Amino acid sequence: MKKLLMAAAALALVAGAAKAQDKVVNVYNWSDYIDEDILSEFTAETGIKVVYDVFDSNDILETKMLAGGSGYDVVVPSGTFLQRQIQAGVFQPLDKSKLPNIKNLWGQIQERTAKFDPGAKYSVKYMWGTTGIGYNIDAVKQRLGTDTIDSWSVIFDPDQISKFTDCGVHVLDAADEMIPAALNYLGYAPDSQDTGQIEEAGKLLEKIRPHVTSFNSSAYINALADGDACLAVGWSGDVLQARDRADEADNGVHVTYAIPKEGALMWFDQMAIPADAPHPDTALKFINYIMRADVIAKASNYVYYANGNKASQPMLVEDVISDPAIYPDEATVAKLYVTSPYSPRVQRVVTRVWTRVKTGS
Ligand code: N2P
Repeated sequence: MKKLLMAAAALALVAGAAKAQDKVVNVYNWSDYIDEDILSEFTAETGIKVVYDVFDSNDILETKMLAGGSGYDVVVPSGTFLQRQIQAGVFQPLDKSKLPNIKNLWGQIQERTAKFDPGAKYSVKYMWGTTGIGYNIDAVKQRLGTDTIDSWSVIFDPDQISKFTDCGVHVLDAADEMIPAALNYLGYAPDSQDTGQIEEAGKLLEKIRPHVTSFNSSAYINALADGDACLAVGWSGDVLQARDRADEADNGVHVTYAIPKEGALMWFDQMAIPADAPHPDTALKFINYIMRADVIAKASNYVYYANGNKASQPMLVEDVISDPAIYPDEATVAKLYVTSPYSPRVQRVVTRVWTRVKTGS
């Protein structure tokens, strides 16, 4: 009897420990991508602690996902990466019965991600945006005689980009975005998997490399805001955050964002749960919370990215919902392109080309 009681007590202890452990969710998201009040409000409401880590590159996230055992419960890959990670068995299907807020999603945007994750079996939208050009308005005016950038030629024409080296040119460290941009500028399909064309795009990028002062995917926000970069290939919301940081600092720096006339990449960042997530239940609670209309509206209002939640739109501030750099109008959407994952063979070429672009060897 005593033995039985002890066994029962031990079992209760184990159950208690498991319960305490369940009160955590380990989230791995992009940097500069949330209003952190959302995390503390989630904890206050649910008692679930959020351990929040950030990255600024799909490649970094992918390495962790493919290695397995990351310890993360919620991760946010972009659509193309998500697609091949699904194929690699990295994610678990979402239990939709635990995600009632899925009803808030925006059908039109959901349809665009069906190509990456048919039926949204493994993922739901966090934010989406574009990859364009952020710039310091006065620096551009001084050097080009106009305060408007409307073409990728400011980046890809060595004569133009060289005029900006003295004031700082930052370019995303993202091969899967920069190679399509170069292909598109050359008149090829941005989604081309033709390795000859990809090599050509690499040559173009190598030509402008001497004028690039930094390849990075997050430091450019403060660099633009502080006046340490005057030109950047970057993500829509990041550039708009730089604009606001400069305005708040009242430092005389004026930043804006352009989607060039040749077009730009439209990407989608999706929340997903790794197959080996230690806390899939809290992960579902977290994802459902983020899909609440007021919560995702708060996130968009803070980070200046569009979300995929129709119900949140009445709660977006005018600066967000009415800014075509965030919610592009039909004419702009028509110029945007999407890409697909590279096959392993093409990926090897892309990686090699990108290393050469960055290091010159
Ligand atoms: C957040 C940028 C995320 C966009 N800083 C890239 N998918």
